[in-house]
Amino acid sequence: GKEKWPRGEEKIWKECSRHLDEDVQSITKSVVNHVQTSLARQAYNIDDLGAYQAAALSVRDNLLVNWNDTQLHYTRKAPKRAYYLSLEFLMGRTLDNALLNLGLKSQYKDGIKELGFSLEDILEQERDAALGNGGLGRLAACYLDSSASQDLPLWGYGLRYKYGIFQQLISPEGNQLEAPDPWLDNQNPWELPRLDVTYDVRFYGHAERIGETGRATWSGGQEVLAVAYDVMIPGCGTKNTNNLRLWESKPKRGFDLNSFNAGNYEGAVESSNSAAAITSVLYPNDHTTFGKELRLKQQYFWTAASLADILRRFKNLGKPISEFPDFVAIQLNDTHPTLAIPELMRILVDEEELRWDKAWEIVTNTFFFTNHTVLPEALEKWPVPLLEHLLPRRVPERHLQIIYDINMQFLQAVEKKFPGDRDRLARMSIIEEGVPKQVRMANLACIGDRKVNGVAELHSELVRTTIMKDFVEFYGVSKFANVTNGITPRRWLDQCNPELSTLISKTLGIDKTVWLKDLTKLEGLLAHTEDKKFRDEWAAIKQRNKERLAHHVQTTLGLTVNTHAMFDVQIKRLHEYKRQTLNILGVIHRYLTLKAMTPEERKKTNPRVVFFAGKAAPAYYIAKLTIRLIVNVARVINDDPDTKNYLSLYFLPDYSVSLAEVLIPASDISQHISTAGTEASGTSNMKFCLNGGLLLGTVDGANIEIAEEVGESNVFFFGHLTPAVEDLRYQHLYHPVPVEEKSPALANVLNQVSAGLFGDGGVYEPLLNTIRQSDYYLITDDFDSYISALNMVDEAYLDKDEWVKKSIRTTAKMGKFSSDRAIMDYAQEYWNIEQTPVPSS
Ligand code: 8GP
Repeated sequence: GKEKWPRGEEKIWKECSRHLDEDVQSITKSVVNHVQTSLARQAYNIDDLGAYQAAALSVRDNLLVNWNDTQLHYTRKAPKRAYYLSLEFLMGRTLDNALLNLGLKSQYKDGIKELGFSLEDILEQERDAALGNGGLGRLAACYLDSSASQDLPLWGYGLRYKYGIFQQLISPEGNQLEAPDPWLDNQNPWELPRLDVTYDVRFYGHAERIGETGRATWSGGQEVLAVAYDVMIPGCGTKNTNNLRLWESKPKRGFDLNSFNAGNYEGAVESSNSAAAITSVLYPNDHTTFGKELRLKQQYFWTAASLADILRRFKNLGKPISEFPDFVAIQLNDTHPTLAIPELMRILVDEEELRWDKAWEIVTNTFFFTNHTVLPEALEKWPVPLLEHLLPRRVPERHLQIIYDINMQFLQAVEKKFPGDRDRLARMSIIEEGVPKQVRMANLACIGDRKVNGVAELHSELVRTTIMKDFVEFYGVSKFANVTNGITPRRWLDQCNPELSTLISKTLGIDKTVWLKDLTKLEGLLAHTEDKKFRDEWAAIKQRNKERLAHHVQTTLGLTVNTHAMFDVQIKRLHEYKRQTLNILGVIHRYLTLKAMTPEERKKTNPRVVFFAGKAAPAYYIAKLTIRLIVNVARVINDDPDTKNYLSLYFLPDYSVSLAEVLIPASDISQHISTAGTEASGTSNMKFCLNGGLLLGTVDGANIEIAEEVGESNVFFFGHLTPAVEDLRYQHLYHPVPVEEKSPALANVLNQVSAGLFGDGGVYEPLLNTIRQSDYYLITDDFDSYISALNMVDEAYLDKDEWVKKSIRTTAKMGKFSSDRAIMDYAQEYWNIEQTPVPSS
C-alpha cells in the first residue's frame, strides 16, 4: 500500500533515528542521562535500586530500537502471524536476559563499573515478574524467548495482574503464610503503556436475535476498558524482538456522575472498582478450578480484548475475512481462553454477518489447543447458571446460545457416525447434565480447534486414550498430536550458569550464540568426556555453583550449608501427585538409619543436603501440611549432632524463577518423582539435566524422553509404571494391605512422625492418613523401590570420576529439549508460519 509517512523529510528522520549503544562510553552516558532526566536524581543520590532503574531504562532504549524495527518489518511483510493466548506468563527478571540477548552484557558491566556500581548487585534489585503459578506459565515465557530467537512472528497475549503469585512466608511453626506481591510498586521499566490501544469489553446487557438471520445485537450492561501494555521480548543473536501484550482493566467512565452529584461517593466509585478488580490478581491455584465468577470475568475480558486486537490487525491488511486463517493462528494455552471460540463465532456471525457454516470453518481453522494435565480436578467446567446469570448475565447468554448451537450441530454429527449410542453422546456433549449443568471447556476446545496436543509423548498418549478417547474415535487420531515441552537454554544455561556456558563454548570451539540456537551441538561435548582437565573444570564449576547457593542460603536464612555434601533438590509446586511427601518420608528414613549406625559406620556414608522449595495453593490443606512437616523435620535433624554432618535439610521459602536460577546449576541430583501417569511433562527436569545435574525420577512425563536421550544408565528410575496405577488404586480400596506388611520401613517412618519425633504428631495425622488409607498417589507401593534408588544414587556418587562423566553425558544429550525445537514444531506442523528475520539495517 501507499505509505503516508514519514511526515517531513525522510532523511532527517533517518539521521536522527536512535541506534543501539554498543560501546561502553555511550552506555555510561545513557545511564547517567536516565539518572538525571527519567529518574530526576543526582549522581550523589543514587543507590543500587536507582542504578538498576537507570540501567534498565537505558537497556530498554536499546530494545526499543529492535522492537520498532521488528514490528515495522512484520507490518510491511505481512506474514501469517501466530498468537499465544495464556493466562500466565512467568517471566522472572528481564535485565540480565535482555543484556545477554542483545550481546551487551560485558559492555554494561564495564559501563556500570565506571559509575561505581557492580552489575551483579544491581541485577539483584529487579523484582520477578511472577504472573504465573508454575510449569504452564514458565513454558509460555520460554516459548516467547524462542519465538523471538527463531525469528517467528508471534505475539503473546495475557493479563497485566497488579499482584502476581503471592509471596510465601513460613511461620516459626512451619506454616505457609501468603502475602501479596505488589510487583508494580516500583515503576516497571519493561512495559510500554499503550494508553491509546484500548477496547471496550461488555459484560451483562442484552442480546437480541435479529429475526431469522441467526444474528443478534448486544447492548447495555457494564462496559470495561481493556488497556494494552506491551512487553518487549528480545531474541538471541537476532534483531527480532517480539511483543507480549498484557491487558489492564479500567472503568470505561471514571465514575458514576449521577451518584456523585447526589452525594453518594462510595456508590459513585463502586463500578469503577469492580472494573479494576478484573486484572487485580493472579489466581494462585494450579491443577484445581473453583468456578469463581471473577475468574470467568478475567477469561472473557482477556479473550475478547485479544481477539478484537487480532482482528483489527488483520483488517489493516485489507484482506477478505475468509482469509483470516491464512494470516492468523491462535494457540490456546490450556482451556482458559476457550471462550475465544464462541467469541470469534459471535464476531463473525453478528458483526461480520457471515453464515454460520462459513464462520465455523474459519474458527476451526484458526485455533489450536494444548492440554497440560489429565488430572480430573484440573479440567475446567463452568456452571451454566454462572455463565447465564451471575456473570456477564446476558452476554454469555449470547455466547451460551452459540455454545448450544455448536453443540447441537456437533452431536448431530456424532449421532450420525454412532447411531443410537446415547452414552457416547452424553460423554461428548459440551454440556454436562446435572445440577447445575456445566460447560465442559475441554470438549468445546477440542471441537472448535484444528489440533489438540499434549506436552510429552506419554501424556499425549494418555490424552488420546483417556480424556479425549471418544473424540479420537470420532475425528480420527491425526487431530491429536504431541509436542514435547522445551526450555530456553538462554535463561536456563547461559544466564543462570555463565561459567558452564563459557566452558562449553571454549570446548566446542564455537561462539555461544551458535550452540544456544542449535542445542544439539552440545553433543560435541561427548568427545571430551575422557579429557581429565575438562572434567576437572566441569566439576569445579559445579562446586562453585554449590557455593553460590550456600552463600545465598547464608545471606537470606542465616544458615550454613555443607558444600562438600551431595546436593539433592526438589523444587516445584506442592502437590500430592508430585509426591514431596515421598521425598520427606525418605529423608526421615535416612535419618533413622543414620541414627541407628555407629559413628564409624556413618563416616562411610555419603553426606547429603536436601533442598525443597515450592508454594502450596492457599486452600490446599494437605500440601500445606507437607510444608509444615518438611520444616519441622529440618528443625530436628539439622540440630542433631549425631547426624548433621551426614544429612541436612532446607526448605527455601518463596520459590521463584530467580531462586530456581540459583538452585538448578547447584544440584548434583534432582527429584521428579510423580506417581506414574500424573506429571504431564515437567520442565525443571530438563533444566537440571541441561546443567549437568542427574535425574532421580519415576517413569513419567518427559523423564522418559530424557532417559531415551541421555541413556538409562545416566538416570535413576524407580517405581510402578503407568499401566499398573489403576489396578493398584483399586486394590487399595477393595483389598487393602496394611502399611506394616507392604513396607515395614515406611510403617516405621509413619509411626515415628505420629509419635511426635518432629513435634506434635497429631498435627500430621490428616497427611499420614492419606497414605495409610486410600493412598491414591501410591506412596506405599513405591516407597521401597524409592529407597533403593536413593541408595543407588549414593553408590554412584562415591565414584566421583564416573559421576562427572555421567553429568557431562547428560548435558551433551539435552539438545532435544530446547524450546526452539518445540516452537519450530508448532510453527511448522500447526500454525504454518514462517521465519521472518528482520534485516540488520
Ligand atoms: C503443567 C504440568 O503439570 C507440567 O507437567 C507441565 O510441564 C507444564 O504444565 C507445562 O506443560 N500443567 C499445569 O500447570 C496445568 O495443567 N495447570 C492446570 C490449570 C490448567
